[in-house]
Amino acid sequence: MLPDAPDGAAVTAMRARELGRKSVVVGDRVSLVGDVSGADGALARIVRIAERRSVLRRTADDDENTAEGRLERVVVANADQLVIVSALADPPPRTGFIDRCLVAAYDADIEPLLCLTKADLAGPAQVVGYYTELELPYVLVRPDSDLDALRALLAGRVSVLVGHSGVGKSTLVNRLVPDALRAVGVVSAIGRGRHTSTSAVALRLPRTPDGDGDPGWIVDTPGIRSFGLAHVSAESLLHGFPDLVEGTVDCPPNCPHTPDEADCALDAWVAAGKADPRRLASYRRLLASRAGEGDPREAERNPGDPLAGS
Ligand SMILES: Nc1nc2c(ncn2[C@@H]2O[C@H](COP(=O)(O)OP(=O)(O)O)[C@@H](O)[C@H]2O)c(=O)[nH]1
Ligand SMILES: [Mg+2]
Repeated sequence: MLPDAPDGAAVTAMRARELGRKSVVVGDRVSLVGDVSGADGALARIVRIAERRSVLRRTADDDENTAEGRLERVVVANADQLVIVSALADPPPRTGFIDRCLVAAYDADIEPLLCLTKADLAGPAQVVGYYTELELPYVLVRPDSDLDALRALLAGRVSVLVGHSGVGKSTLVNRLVPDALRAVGVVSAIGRGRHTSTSAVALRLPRTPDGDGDPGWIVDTPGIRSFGLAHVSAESLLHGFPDLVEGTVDCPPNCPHTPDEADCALDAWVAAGKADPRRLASYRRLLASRAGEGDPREAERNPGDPLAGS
């Protein structure tokens, strides 16, 4: 929940019964009744959830064995931007993961931003080169770099941060919001395979001395390891690959774009140098993982390409 008054006190509120089964997620704008003073022990009630401007969803396909795990979940409402945090080394960047996040972002109508951490350990040329055709905005982060460029891109918006464990996300959140006190170098208690519905937390960015206007919000997602995309149609999946979209105009009707489809025009598209062949391979891996033909965790199956994997 994001209180409307930018410097308002935190209000504790519970879901009113009239909301029925509708759940409140991080980022929701809500109407409150009752004691909204924020005083100790004060309790308000959430009586209405405003229409959501955007919804970032995931299918928890990492937990296929339980009914709960197969559910499509709304992760964050009303986000403007998905900040994909990836280290340039230790751990190495995984473009399969980044591609998966891009699909989730385009599907949710949220703008992606690539945040490349540990730039003191390795250069960005390889990763940035992979995304040349996308004009994907990116920022570099080192321990000694100021965060002005990133802060400027976060100002006035609600940004969701996602990233694999160890990429320096908590370190970054602590630098952006010193009061946040996110645990660094610690794997959270929300372990592998455990269901978590409250795995996102909104943090208000502090005002900077020279900053005018709203510094924005970030939403940390410690419990979210990746985005299951089972709820995304094959056509929407392609929107995560704008560099391939134009290549499909010569495909036969209802082309599945799979490698066994002899008439799929995408092979000729990359052969002509219009897009990176690794992007096509990544698109087809995501297609296959959605169809249940493959394990979404590609890393082990693609040892030949250090950048691949989700
Ligand atoms: N060299 C280097 N190490 C970093 C950087 N950012 C974070 N680290 C280290 O990477 C490790 C993991 O950081 P953490 O913030 O806990 O990652 P998280 O799992 O993504 O939250 C810690 O030992 C950090 O000190 C960076 O920019 N450069
Ligand atoms: Mg962390």
